[in-house]
Amino acid sequence: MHKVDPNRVARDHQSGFVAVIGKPNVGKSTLVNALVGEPVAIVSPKPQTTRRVIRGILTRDDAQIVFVDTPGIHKPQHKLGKTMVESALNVIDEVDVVVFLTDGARLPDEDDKRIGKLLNEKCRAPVLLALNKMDLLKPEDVQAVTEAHWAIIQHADWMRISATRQTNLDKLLAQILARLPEGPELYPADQVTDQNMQAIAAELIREQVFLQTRQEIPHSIAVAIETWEERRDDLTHIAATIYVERDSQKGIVIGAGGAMLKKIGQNARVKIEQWVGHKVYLELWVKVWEKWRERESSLRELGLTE
Ligand SMILES: Nc1nc2c(ncn2[C@@H]2O[C@H](COP(=O)(O)OP(=O)(O)OP(=O)(O)O)[C@@H](O)[C@H]2O)c(=O)[nH]1
Ligand SMILES: [Mg+2]
Repeated sequence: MHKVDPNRVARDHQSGFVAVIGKPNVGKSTLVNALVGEPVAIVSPKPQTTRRVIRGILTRDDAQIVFVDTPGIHKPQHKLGKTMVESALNVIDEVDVVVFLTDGARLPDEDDKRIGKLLNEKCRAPVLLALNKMDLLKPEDVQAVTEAHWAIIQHADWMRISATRQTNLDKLLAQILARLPEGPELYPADQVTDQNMQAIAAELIREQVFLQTRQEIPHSIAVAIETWEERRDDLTHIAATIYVERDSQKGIVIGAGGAMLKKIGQNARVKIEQWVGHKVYLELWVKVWEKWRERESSLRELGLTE
């Protein structure tokens, strides 16, 4: 454990990496977006939304904090899931602080306990326990729920937060800064993420599929940017493919008369335009790539593994 002196005076400039770790759907990406102040990571009500490790950068006069959003740690069912969990676990060894995020509106389950045990046994960085979704916590449950979460992790300061309502994020930030080393800026001050524009665009398309489709569809799709052309100073033409695993899924993503694909495209385009800063023409294709989640080669081609 790093020793933290709470009375320490503010230092000149601090910098470092802060991982947000937890099971799927507890609000890790929502929290990183709220702390960075920009939507660097996609968010959805469905578990296993985040598939890759994503960095979100907060630059202030006195500090630069690189938040590392990670895929939710779960029991994987396919190669993609295995890669996602491995990438999250690898992050634990590379950061200065770990924020262990749980769904603080409910009692912890086996997945939370497994992650707590892992952090207790393996994590060398200081751990902060953040109980998210406090806006959903019933007053009569506060004590029992808080104690149950606190019991699964040793030596961790804890706090209740709400990532969506931005409650207590200042307190979380203060606790992080108390544990962050002195250091220079690691990224240019105006950079908010390590992802390039193509990767962001692919994620924004995937986000719409997560939001608009149901059951196994969101988990069965992957997005690849095929072409990216600056046709004019104020117009970028993007062609992207949405891969599905089976022919039947193709019909669902396209929808009756192409309505679903149109909706996905329109919503994603508006969000991509906000990042690019000018008009975008987005052309979407849907293709079948059988068992892409099971194959090392397809995961590599889709940028989902090293
Ligand atoms: N009520 C409430 N909902 C929240 C809060 N934080 C996140 N959510 C919701 O929880 C859902 C999951 O949020 P994400 O940020 O995608 O969760 P995640 O932990 O990144 O999930 P994975 O990427 O699948 O591991 C979304 O519907 C969010 O809007 C919160 O503080 N309160
Ligand atoms: Mg996420």
